Amino acid sequence: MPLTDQEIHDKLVYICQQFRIPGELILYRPIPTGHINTSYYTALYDGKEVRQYLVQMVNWYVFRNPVSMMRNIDLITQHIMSKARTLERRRRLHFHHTAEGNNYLILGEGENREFWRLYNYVENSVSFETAEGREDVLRVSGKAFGKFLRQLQDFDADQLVESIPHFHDTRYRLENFFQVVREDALGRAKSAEREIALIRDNRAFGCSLCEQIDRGELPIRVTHNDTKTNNVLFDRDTMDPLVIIDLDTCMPGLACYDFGDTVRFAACTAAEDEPDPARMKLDLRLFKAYAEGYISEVKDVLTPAEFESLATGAAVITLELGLRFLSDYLIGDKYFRIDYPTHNLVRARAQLALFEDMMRHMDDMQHIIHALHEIE
Ligand code: GN1
Ligand code: MG
Repeated sequence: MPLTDQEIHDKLVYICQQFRIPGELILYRPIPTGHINTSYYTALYDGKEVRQYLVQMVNWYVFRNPVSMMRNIDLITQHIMSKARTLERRRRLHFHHTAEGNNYLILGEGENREFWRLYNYVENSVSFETAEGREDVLRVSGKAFGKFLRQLQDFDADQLVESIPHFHDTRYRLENFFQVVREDALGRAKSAEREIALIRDNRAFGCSLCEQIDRGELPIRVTHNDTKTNNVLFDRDTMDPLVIIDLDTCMPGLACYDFGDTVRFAACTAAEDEPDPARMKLDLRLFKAYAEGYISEVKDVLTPAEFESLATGAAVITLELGLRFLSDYLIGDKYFRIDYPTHNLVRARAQLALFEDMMRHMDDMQHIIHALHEIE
C-alpha cells in the first residue's frame, strides 16, 4: 500500500529530526529519477534560513549491505576532498549523522525495515536526464567522469566492500540471464524471442572484456559504475561540473564501462525507455564530444589497451543493461522500478537497438578515439 501524503510528510519530519536537522519541514516532493532508491527533496525553515536536503530510502533488495556501502561512500568522498583545491560546500556530498553517529537511519524491523540517509541538496545546480542533443553537456560530463577516475587512481581499492557483487561482470550476467530464460517462471520469454536470440548471438562478444581481465590485459580500477549524465551536478549558470553523485556502486571495475555507460545513456537519439526501437541510434557527434572531455582528463592515466577498449565498453555495457532489463521482465520486475507492466521489456528493446547500432558504428567510434588520442 503506497503511503498517503500525510504519512510521507510525517515520516520525513521524523527522519529529519533523527538526523538532527533544525526547523520545520515547509516543502517536500518526490524526485522521480532513478530506478532503484526512493528520493525526496525537502526544505526546512528554522525561523531564519531555509535549508534544503535530499532524503533517500536505499533499496535494501538491491543493496544487501547498505552500512558498508555508506562506509565506501564516506571513504571515497574523503579521498576526493583531500585532492580538491577548494572546500566549497557545493562541491561535496555531505551526509548527516544521527545522535548515535551513524550516517544512516534504520526504521522498522524484519521484512519492513527501511534504510534512510540524508544529505545536502546542492544549490543552484542542474543535472540532465538526457543530454538534449547538447555537446557541451557531454563534453563536461566526460571531463567530470575522467577527473573522477584520475582522482581515484591512488585510492586503495581493498578498502571498499563490493556493494553489489558481480555488478558489471557481464559474463556472470549472461549466465544468470540464460538461467532465467530456461526457467521462464512467468511464461514471458515468448514475447522476447528476437531479443533473446540477439543476446545469444552476441554472448561471446559480451564476455570479451571479462576475458581480457582474466588475461591481465585490462587493469581493475576504482570506478563509478553508473555514469549517467544525471549523476553529474552542474552549476546552473556556468555549467561548471560541481560534484558527481550516486556513489552507491563505486567499486573496483573497468574504466571502459564508466566511459561506455555515459555513451549508452546520453550519446544517443532517444530516451533509455524509448518505445520505438527504430528511433534509438548512436549519435556520433555526441560521442565525440564525450570522448573529447573524457580523454582530456585521462590521457596520462589509461593504458593503450584501455584506450582500445573504450568503444567496446560502450557496446558491452549497453548489451549488459539490455539483458538486465530483460531478465527483470522475465522474473516479474523485482529489481528496477517500472511505470507500466511492459516497461522493462521496452527498456530492453531500446537498449538492444542501441547496442546493434553501436556494433554497426564500432569502427567510427574507434577512429574518433584514435584521432583524439593522437591529438592529446
Ligand atoms: C539503475 O537507479 P539508477 O538510475 O541510479 C542501475 C544502473 C543502471 C541504471 C539504468 C544499482 O541506476 O546499473 O545502469 O539504473 N543501478 C543499479 O538507468 O542497479
Ligand atoms: Mg545509481
